[in-house]
Amino acid sequence: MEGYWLFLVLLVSALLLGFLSVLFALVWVFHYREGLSWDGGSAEFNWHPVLIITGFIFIQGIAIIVYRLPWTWKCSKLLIKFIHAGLNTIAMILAIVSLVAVFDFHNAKNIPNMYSLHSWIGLTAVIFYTLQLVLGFAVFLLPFAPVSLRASLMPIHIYSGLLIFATVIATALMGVTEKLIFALKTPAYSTSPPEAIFVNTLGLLIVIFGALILWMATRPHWKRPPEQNS
Ligand code: ASC
Repeated sequence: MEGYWLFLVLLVSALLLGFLSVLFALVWVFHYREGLSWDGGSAEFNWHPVLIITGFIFIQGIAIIVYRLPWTWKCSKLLIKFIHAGLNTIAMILAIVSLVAVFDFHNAKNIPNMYSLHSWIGLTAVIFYTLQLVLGFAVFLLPFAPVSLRASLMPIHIYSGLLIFATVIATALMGVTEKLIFALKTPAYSTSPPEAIFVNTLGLLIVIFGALILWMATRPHWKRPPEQNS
C-alpha cells in the first residue's frame, strides 16, 4: 500500500484525538459542570455533549474509515460492511439518546425547543443520518439490490456520509459555543475563564479529528483494493 506509514500515523493521531475529545467532554461535564444523571436537570443535559462527541463524532469517524484499514483487506467485504453498519447504528442510537436528554431537560425546565440554528441543523443531521443508515442497509448490505443500483448510489452514499459527518462537527461547534455563552456569566465567556479555554480547545480537537478522518477517507490510493470486493 502506497503511503502505509503515513496512513498509520494519521490513524493513530485520529484515534488519540478522538479519545482525547471524549475525555475532554467528560472532564468538562464532571469538573466544570454538574456531572451526569437523568433527573431533568443540567446533569441530564450534560449527556448531550458527551454522547454526541462519543457517538456522533468519534464512532461515526471510525465507521467512515473502517474500509481503509489495510489489515482488514484480507477479511470478507461483508464482514467490514457489518462493522461499518454496526458502528453507525451505535452512533445513531447514542445521537438519539442525546437528543432525548436535551428535549427532556428543556421540557422539565420550560426552555423552548428547536429555536436555534444548532437545533435546526443538528436535528436535520440526525434525520439524514438515520435515512442514510436505512438506505445503506437496504441497498449495500441486504442481498437484493442489483450491482447497477449499488454502483449508481455509491457516490451519493459516500458524498452524503461525508457531508453529514462534516455537518455534525460544525453543529457541535455551534452547540459548544452556545453552551459557553449561556453558562459562563460570572466570570463571563468574554473574559476567557479556564472553562472557556478548555472547551474552546475541545472544539479544536474535534475539528482536527474531522480533518484527519476526511483526509483519510478521500485519498483514492488508500481505498480497499477492488479485487477484494464481494
Ligand atoms: C456494494 C459493494 C461495492 C459497491 C459496488 C457498486 O455493495 O460491496 O463495492 O456496492 O458493487 O459500486
